[in-house]
Amino acid sequence: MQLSSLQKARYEYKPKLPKMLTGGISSISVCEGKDTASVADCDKIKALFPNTYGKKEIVFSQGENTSEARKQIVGVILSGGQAPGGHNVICGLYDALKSTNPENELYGFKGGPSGLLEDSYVIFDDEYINAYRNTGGFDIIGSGRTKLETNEQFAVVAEVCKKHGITAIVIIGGDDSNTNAAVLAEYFAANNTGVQVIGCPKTIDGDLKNEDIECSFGFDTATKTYSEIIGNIERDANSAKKYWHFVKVMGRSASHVALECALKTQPNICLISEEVAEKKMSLSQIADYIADSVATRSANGENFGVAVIPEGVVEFVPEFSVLIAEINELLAGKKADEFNALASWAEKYAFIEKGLTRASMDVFAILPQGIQQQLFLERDPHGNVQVSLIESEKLFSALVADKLAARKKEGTYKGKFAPLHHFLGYEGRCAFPSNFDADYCYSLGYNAFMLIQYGYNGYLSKISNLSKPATEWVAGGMPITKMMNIERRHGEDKPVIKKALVELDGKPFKFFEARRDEWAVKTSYVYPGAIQYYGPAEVCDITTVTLALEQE
Ligand code: FBP
Repeated sequence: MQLSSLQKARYEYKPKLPKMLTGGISSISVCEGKDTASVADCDKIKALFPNTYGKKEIVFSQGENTSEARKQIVGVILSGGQAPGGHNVICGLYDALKSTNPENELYGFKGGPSGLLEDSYVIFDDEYINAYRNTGGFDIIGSGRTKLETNEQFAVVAEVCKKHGITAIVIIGGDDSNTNAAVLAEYFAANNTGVQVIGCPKTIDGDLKNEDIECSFGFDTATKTYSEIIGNIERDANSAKKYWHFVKVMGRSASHVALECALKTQPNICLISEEVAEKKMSLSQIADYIADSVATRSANGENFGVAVIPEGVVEFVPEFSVLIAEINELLAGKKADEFNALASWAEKYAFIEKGLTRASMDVFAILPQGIQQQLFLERDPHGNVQVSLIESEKLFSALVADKLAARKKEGTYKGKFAPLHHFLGYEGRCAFPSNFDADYCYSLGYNAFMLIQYGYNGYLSKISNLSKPATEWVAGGMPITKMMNIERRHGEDKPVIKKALVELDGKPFKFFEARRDEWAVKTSYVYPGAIQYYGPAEVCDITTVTLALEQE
């Protein structure tokens, strides 16, 4: 493989660990803290997790290592979407495991959770691991979205573990994968398999966080990558002074990514889905809000701007959710065939008009035709509209164009509006991890092995105090059941890790809210530039504005 000079240099980078993990394996001791209780629905969660519920939180410190000396054979999987730093979790795990005992082994199960079910794996050695240190991507073993959730699957996993003598599994994933890790841990404990399960918090979306997990890995690098591009676009906009850029950023449901990018780059507009839902904003209100900025800036002679749109926003617009639900109903079962058999869009439109309520038809009617058609083309395997595929950046720019055209007719707006569209998603998920993510991930993996070595099961590897330099980070573990509550999922009550949405009374949103009116009219752009890997710590090692504000 041809290597870039950065890749060669990054192989040599030594990730920083929390001080408590730096003295060598023999001097890492464990301190157990208080018993834990789940964040809500304690009795129900306790009943569902009789063997793993209520365990103590733990912190490592420097001291004598009192863990039992036994050969460890550990399996690791990557689950879900890519996030920068995943390779370093595996490298940290590998290094801790081998320095504890060179006879220990690390199996990487390929292609995500399905690798465990299919017993498809590699056994890592130095050469293999060294080719992935401090690099982005999940290509070391691949990832997948198969869910490990049924007892039948757990029994298969138990068999695979028995076959290889596996003593522990590390699951690197988001809220769903770590929920499943907790259920698997309970299954292993209930069936006396002796296999432990440890989770690591991953996702660029930043929605796996709570009072114990300060942030998921990958969020730092992905938002830095998107912010670099948004900053570059802002500078282009400010140079050419002729385009309005609508930039959709990934993040599935929550708007943490959009908010962090806005805090870094100060665009004219950034929508926050959680606020849209809270204020029950309509598409028309959102379009008016953006059009106001366009019109005021135009009156100031600035016919350009940048608007950041979170990926999941349309699902948070109440009238749009109702429309989607009605469309799903309209095309349920055989009715989809009837609809698809209609030859022209005019006939299809008449079918839709007959099937939707007046209110939903009003919403449907204002959508650009391309989006209207998209709603009927892109269906998931259950026949539902795939909201995530809707090009919301184009939707909003079209709605804004309509508003401006109307204002022009009324004589209240005279400017020019030339929109351009961008979607920033996959380009951020496999970037070379920032120093923060490289260090955080390596620490998570190293720490995960210490949890295994000390015999913990059903824990999430926890590294905290993250807005401080790495030497001040705190390493430990938290029972996953502590982060769980009961939620209604697909018509059933399920124990799940609570997904974190943007809190509208949280410091990051408040900071943004206090400044956005000024940013909407006055060009206040900030250009973060590319991620820096070498140089002063204040340029290279600082993490997100979100975390800094949360830990102020
Ligand atoms: P995870 O939650 O699995 O980390 O994935 C996050 C994400 O990148 C979302 O931001 C995005 O909506 C989704 O994955 C895209 O999924 P896919 O890779 O399957 O297209």
